[in-house]
Amino acid sequence: FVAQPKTVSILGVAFSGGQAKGGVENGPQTLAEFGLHQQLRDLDWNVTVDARCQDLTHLQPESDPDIGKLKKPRYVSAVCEYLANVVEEHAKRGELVLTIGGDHSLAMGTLGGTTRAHPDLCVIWVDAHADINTPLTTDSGNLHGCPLAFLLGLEGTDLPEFSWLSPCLTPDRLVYIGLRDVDQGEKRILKQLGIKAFSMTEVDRYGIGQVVEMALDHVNPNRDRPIHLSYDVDGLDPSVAPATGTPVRGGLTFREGHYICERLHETGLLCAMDVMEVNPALAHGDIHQLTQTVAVGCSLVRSALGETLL
Ligand code: 4U7
Ligand code: MN
Ligand code: MN
Ligand code: MN
Repeated sequence: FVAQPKTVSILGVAFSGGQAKGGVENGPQTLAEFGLHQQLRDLDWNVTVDARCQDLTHLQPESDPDIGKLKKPRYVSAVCEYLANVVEEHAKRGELVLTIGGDHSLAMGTLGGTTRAHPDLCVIWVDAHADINTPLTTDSGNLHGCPLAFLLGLEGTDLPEFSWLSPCLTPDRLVYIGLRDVDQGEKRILKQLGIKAFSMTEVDRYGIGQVVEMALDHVNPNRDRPIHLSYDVDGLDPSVAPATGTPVRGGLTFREGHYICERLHETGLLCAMDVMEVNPALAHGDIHQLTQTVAVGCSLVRSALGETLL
């Protein structure tokens, strides 16, 4: 690849089919209205806005019955397949691909796309949740809790409806930061596959600085792999990012959340970032909660793209 110097492609994906709460489809529009695009230009990035994923409602099939427990499987699959192709195109041009969700099932599309351009990439997954339920372990049936199982090709994910997505990630190239609400079945999977995870316990014990170094040492020991950062805003504490669908108390502070982005920028290896699960409708009409969550989504991106405090 000829790296495209400082070009970021922004893909807003108005999608909520991976979970049950309405409103998360308005995340991208809300961040755009808050000025995200201009903020990145002000950091001297060439900003390419790709509007092709803005409205993918035409991909919703007329009939989409559950497959086992999985809800809206065909819709989620079709949207992610489309997104993967768009992401691949930008990533192959050497651009940094910034995807604004939408719910986290979209990571099947973003990582499905980036791994075609950068097959050796590693993933840093910031989240309260592990998002690694399989069709066999999921209790809710919501696909935003399952993207990593599909990307890793775990048991039960080999469905004809998802045939476009072949396993494209290995357990050694995935690391979590911020976990604190992991289902029993997911804990078993993490143990079985030896997936590295820094829960809030490790953040408390070592501090975020050491945690990020340990995470990088694990997935990127020679600092030569491209990095895809998949950021679920519920990784942050609900006092920092309240407007999200599955908040869990005891999360990352404002500074801890931003430090992760600052450090990853510093590596010079960031090839993609997802900002997922901002749901403006869950600010409950409280303008402060809304502004706070949207502003933090924007500032996480700015930190990842090089904004410094000095
Ligand atoms: B998110 C959950 F059961 N694990 O599978 C599930 F706790 O993208 C939550 O991280 C999933 O917000 C959360 O439904 C998905 C639940
Ligand atoms: Mn989450
Ligand atoms: Mn839960
Ligand atoms: Mn998530």
